[in-house]
Amino acid sequence: MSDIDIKPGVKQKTRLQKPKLYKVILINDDYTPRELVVLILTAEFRLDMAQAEVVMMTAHQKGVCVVSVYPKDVAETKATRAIDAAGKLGYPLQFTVEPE
Ligand code: TYC
Repeated sequence: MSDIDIKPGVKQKTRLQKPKLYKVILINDDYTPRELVVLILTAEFRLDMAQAEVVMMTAHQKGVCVVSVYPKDVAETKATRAIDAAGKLGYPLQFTVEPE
C-alpha cells in the first residue's frame, strides 16, 4: 500500500468554528427604579422602549431575564458598562454573562 493519502476528487472540507455566544442576563433587585432599568437597557443594549419594558418586567416578575446574546468580549463589556452606569447613580443593578 502506498503511504500517500491523497484521494483525487475528494474535496477537503474547511470547517469554520461557530463563534460562541454568551447571554447577558438581567437580575432583579428591590431598589433600582424600573425607569432606570429601561433606560439602561435602551442605552447599552440598543433595545427599543417596548423591548426594554418587556425585559425589565420579566426580570421584575421572574427574577431574571435574558437581554441578548453576543460574542464573549462584547457581552462582558456591555454588562460591565450597564452595572457601572447604575452603580454611579447608587443602584445595585446586576447583570451576569453565561454561555448560550
Ligand atoms: N424590582 C425593581 C423595582 O420594583 C425594578 C427592577 C426590575 C430592578 C428589573 C431590577 O432587573 C431589574 N423597583
